[in-house]
Amino acid sequence: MTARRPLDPPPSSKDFADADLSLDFLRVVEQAAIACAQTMGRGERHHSDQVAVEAMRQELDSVPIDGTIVIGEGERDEAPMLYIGEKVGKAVSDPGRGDYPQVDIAVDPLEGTNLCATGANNALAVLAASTGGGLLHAPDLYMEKLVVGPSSKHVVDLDAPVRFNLRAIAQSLGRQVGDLVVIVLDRPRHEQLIAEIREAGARIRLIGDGDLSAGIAAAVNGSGVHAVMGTGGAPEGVITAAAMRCLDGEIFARLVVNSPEHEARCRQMGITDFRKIYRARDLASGEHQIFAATGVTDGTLMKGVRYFGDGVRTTSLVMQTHPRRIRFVDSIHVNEKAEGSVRIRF
Ligand code: VTB
Repeated sequence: MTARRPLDPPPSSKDFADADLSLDFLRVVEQAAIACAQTMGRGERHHSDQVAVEAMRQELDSVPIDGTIVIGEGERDEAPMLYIGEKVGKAVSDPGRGDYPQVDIAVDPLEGTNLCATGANNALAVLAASTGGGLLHAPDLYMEKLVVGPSSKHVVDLDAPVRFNLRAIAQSLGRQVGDLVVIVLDRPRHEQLIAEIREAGARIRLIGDGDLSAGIAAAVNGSGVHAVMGTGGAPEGVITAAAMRCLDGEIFARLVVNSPEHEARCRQMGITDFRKIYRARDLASGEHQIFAATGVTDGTLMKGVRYFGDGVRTTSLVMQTHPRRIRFVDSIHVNEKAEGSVRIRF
């Protein structure tokens, strides 16, 4: 992978599409994953998160953009970096070298802090990027979600009974309901949902955390995951939507707004229709979307970070809508001072 060298001229066009930024964003998620995977299993989720945040923030400085964090670690007064509204990229770190494209960025430096803290599967470092205004500024509320792959996206409905959706998904995939695997966050709030899925006869994989990586798996054929159902975080819903735009899958989502305080937080973000069912194109509306994720711990689609003395190996998923590209990237980051050969074993 080639990083942009300091002497390269900055992109002359303000156009996001022309800037070909996906490999720059790849570096950002790789560095966040490499930093926080070192803390795997220490049982300190906040520390793991902080390490990922710092690494991601630092690497973003080298990306040739005029970037704004639209989904991040919280408001400015509660997060020292990657806070909502923070300006990032070379327009800040190296201003005066030309026009950089304006980019909105949604980050989740460590999706699944508990997963990393306990060494469980599917922790990710992840971000989504789009043209200015291309990602919904979602409040950090809960969100009901239904995520499916391309062949099921026209046959399900967030408000349909679970058994109806499962029958429709099974039919669209040419299988029986009993063949399906549905991922659900293991939470008391999902008791009824889990009962309904069991009643319908589908198989369930309960996960402790990380419905974002589950959603991506649901949109990739051959992952063994056919749908994600239930309520998780809204910010992660927006990042999932960017991934769905790239994979042609779909997320159906509705904010859980059930107090005047929730309503006020929505209004602050410009949301007034609290019952709206969003789809990927509403949550990640910008024509051009980029999605990048690196595995922190081993997962369904990516392996976790492996350290091998002279370097580090990572696997990542980098996608974009224009032109549509889906890349699984296996990187070996060799220590500057390392000598000798690199061992490759797949
Ligand atoms: C977590 C996390 C998910 O939502 O569950 C969170 O694992 C919110 O749920 O991946 P809880 O408050 O019950 O933990 C996600 O972050 C994303 O949707």
